[in-house]
Amino acid sequence: MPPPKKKAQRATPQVTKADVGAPDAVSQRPSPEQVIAGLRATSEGGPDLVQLLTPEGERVHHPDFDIDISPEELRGLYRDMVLVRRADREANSLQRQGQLGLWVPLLGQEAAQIGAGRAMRPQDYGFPGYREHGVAWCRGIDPVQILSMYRGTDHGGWDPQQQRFNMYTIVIGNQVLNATGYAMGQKFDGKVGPEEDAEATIAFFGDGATSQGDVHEGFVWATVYNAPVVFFCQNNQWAISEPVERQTRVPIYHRARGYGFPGIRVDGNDVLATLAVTKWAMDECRTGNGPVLIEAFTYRMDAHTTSDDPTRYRLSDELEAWKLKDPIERVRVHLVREGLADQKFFDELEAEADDRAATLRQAVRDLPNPGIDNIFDNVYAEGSPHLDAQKAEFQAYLDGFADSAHGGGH
Ligand SMILES: Cc1ncc(C[n+]2csc(CCOP(=O)(O)OP(=O)(O)O)c2C)c(N)n1
Ligand SMILES: [Mg+2]
Repeated sequence: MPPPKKKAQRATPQVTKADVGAPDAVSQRPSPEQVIAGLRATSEGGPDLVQLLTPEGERVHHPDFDIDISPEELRGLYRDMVLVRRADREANSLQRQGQLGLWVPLLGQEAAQIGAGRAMRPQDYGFPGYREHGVAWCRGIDPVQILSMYRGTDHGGWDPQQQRFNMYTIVIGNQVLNATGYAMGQKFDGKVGPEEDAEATIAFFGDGATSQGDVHEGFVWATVYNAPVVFFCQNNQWAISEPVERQTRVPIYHRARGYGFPGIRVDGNDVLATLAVTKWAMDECRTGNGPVLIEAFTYRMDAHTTSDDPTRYRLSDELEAWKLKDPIERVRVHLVREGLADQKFFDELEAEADDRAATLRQAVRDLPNPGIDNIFDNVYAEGSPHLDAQKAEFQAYLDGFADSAHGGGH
């Protein structure tokens, strides 16, 4: 994997009937029927969807993307997904109990994130948004470091250079520019090539982010500089309350054609397909054939964040339909049906997930509150008289409370 013929011939998808949103000639405007068909194609998997494991847990093969995977590796992917889902649910509960300021659930996107995260090599560099807890897990980041940010204890605690994983980015789409710039640097530094330790970059963003100027600019710069960057779009069908049909008339992966690089739509609820496609795309980039756009077709099974109530804008039958495509369940069924894992494996994993969740809960509750110095002292390298005055004023305000001995760590 990938087959050599794929390397020689760029994977730009052919125009198919599904491409009806686009007129043949520039002068020809799409008919209303074409527009409607195009909009529908943005929110349906369609014939180009790369899939290696069906929702029923059946292993299928794909002519261009396939993968040899040992039972042990498959159990490893399953374990990753179970553990990140368990941590995600724990974080959600912690927010509900007032221990986190906010939580951004990944529920439903485990396969997209674990597939992509495990496709990265240690030397590769990732640029996340705010929901990439599964990729962070693959980069060896302790979940406590993510929760500490959502608790407001710090602004993110890992070393991006060491983990080769940038800080979370809340400004939608901004990380696409950062990633493109970084990948251009990799190219200029001669890190792209056939060597085993050649590097690639991957940027994670959502379907809504594709409407952001930063993403467009990133695509343009990456393509004209042949930057080794994989644009990994998790199309989870929603940007808060905006459905994906409000972002584009054509499927997101078709957009890559306009920039001149390949775009591939993968079943983002299929960890094997996501792993296979992302590995291929990263290798394309590291060997000088970047960039590549991947649209991981998935679904946000929970709210946008703990501050959101999705029942106000989407119908429950949509969620019910996607539950049948659950990314974890299909691997479990496959493992059981093929006799690749026994009950002991599942029981031990569940116990491990519970143990880790309990440790996470305790570690979060034990996080020390930051002092007020933190917020003032890290604005400028050498401070400023204006900030010093603000800090003194704030301290005096806190000292006015009866329990001021606690030092203002509220
Ligand atoms: C520049 C900018 N504009 C608006 C917002 C507010 N905002 C936060 S999340 C979000 C929706 C993003 O949707 P999508 O890109 O699909 O990612 P998802 O949350 O679904 O993973 C918006 C508009 C923001 N954070 N940054
Ligand atoms: Mg989205």
